[in-house]
Amino acid sequence: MTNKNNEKLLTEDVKHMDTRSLELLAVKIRERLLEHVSRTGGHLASNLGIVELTLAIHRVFDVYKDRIAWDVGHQTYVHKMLTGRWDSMETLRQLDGISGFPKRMESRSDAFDSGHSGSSISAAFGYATARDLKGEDYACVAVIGDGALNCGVSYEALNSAGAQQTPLIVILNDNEMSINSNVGGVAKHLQNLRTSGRYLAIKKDIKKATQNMPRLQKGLSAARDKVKYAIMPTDAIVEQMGFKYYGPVDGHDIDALTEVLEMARDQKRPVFIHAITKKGKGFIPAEKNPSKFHGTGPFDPSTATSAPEEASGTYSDVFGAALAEEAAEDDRIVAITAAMMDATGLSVMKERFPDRVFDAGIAEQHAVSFAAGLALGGFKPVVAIYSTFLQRAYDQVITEVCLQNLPVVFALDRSGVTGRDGETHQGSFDIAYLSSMPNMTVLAPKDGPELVAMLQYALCLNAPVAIRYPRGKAADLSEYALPAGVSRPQLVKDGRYMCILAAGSSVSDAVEVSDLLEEKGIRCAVYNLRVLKPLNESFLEEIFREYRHVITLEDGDVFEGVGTRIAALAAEKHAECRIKVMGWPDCFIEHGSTQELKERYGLDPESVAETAVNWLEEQD
Ligand SMILES: Cc1ncc(C[n+]2csc(CCOP(=O)(O)OP(=O)(O)O)c2C)c(N)n1
Repeated sequence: MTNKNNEKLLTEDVKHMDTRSLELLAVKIRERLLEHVSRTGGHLASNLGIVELTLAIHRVFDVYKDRIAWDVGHQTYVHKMLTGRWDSMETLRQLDGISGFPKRMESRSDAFDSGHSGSSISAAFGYATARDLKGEDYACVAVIGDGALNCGVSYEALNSAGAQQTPLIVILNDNEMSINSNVGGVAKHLQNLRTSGRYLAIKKDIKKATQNMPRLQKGLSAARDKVKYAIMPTDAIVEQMGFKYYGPVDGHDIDALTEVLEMARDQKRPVFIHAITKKGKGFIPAEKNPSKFHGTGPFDPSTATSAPEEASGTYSDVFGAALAEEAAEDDRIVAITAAMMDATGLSVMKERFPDRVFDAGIAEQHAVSFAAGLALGGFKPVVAIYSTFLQRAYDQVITEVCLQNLPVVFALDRSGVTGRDGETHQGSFDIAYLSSMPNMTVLAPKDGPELVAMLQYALCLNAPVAIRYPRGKAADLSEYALPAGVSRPQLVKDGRYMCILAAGSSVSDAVEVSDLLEEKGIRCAVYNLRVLKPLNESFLEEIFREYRHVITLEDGDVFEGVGTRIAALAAEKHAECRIKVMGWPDCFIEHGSTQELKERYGLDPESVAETAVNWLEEQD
């Protein structure tokens, strides 16, 4: 179904359009991307760069029958627009609107849910193997960026798919960028392939030589393609892994892409297509500064010359500045990021001490084992990784760091529910997964100043420590700062009869809850737990004796969270107080603003106060 303006085109329409019409559609799509993402926020630059490649994929494949696995999935806005979600783009990343990532629940054309890097080749290979086992017939395609190709698991997948020799197509969308510039030896290797430019040069040379001979040009075209692919440079790595390499191909040339995709589709073996694209294409500020427009909040597209205003004074900023200060005092401090240099605040230290900050690429497992080696070599590594992405290195944290009891500090940015990126990006599991690890200390600051103090404390502990802090502007609750070390729970607000034991960012919510309860005549104390693991048992036993009603509040999954462990301790000690554990339920939290999500799950201060009142009434 198409509308009158020929705007809302669907994948079937794309198949019947000529190249010129597709090029015009690409312009329209870019306008739409800009219009919507500037309003909703989202991954702009990656989508602007992949418009033609997506059109070519839709031209050559049946996205409802063939299985396309998009790596990370942040670049699927164009695919969504072509699969019945053109109008829903207005609701992108909004509560109950469409997700910023592929979701099988949203469309049959979204073959694989993603959000974390490195899954696409394995997933497409899995589909291909299932197809073969069932004797079915469809194409399996992985679309992966050069950043995500750095994930170790991408090579594990290439390695096994190449050996199996089943038809599988891997499309590398090479824009030379991860979020920041791509790093490492493979990035250099791709750079060499790119600059060899032979594919494009040959194509242009032949076209130029035959430009005054249209008949000859036409006649030569078929032969030209064959010659072209025969003498193109090859990627020895992927070829030796068992893939046929095609590229580099201009990822903005719809005809060239169509041609190479058709050729790949007809192969009876694994094929690797190397497409070169420009991240941010068509929106100059994003072309000039793709990192800034990789993931953006809402911005005004008419003042397009300047990047959107980023919130300053975030927890990441506080952490980055504090770490650089600590590094100035102690040259054993080194820092590691997994492709998130700016986002984690490490660029400040990188500028001052470039030799002591390492970007591992999107390789969290490697980053953690690398830190373990650095620690054994006499350094104090600080690994700054988002809570959700550290899940990728769960075993490395246990086996490489905790088992050897090494002094590695994990700075867990974006802990707790982060909002609009949805299920894959909520950092709600770290309290549970880190607390299960022997030797690990888990700290949660209530505000920016406490984050600084905890970092200093962690660097002196000489053991594994994780500091979890949320996304966004750092709170400043220094009015509640009492002269106690960061390793002891802190009384933030006095009260009696009832108390809230709050973890990290939940402290400010707990203070609000307490204020609301006070209006109803209930005096409720608030404690800042600070150390979530190990639990301070003597403190908690005092609490169990002193209060009849205890609420625990955390920005984390309640299953095996700190509240659950406090309740278990109370049961073990035969405490007489009642305990109510509050936090995110044991499920995947969808996308929406954090405020909306808190309201939906009863975790905003008003709802928590209401729950508390009802709970107290039930007890009486
Ligand atoms: C495991 C994991 N670590 C980190 C991220 C954060 N992240 C999202 S996109 C991205 C860069 C991806 O670069 P690339 O694959 O080249 O895609 P591009 O955006 O350049 O098109 C990163 C690091 C993630 N999604 N998953």
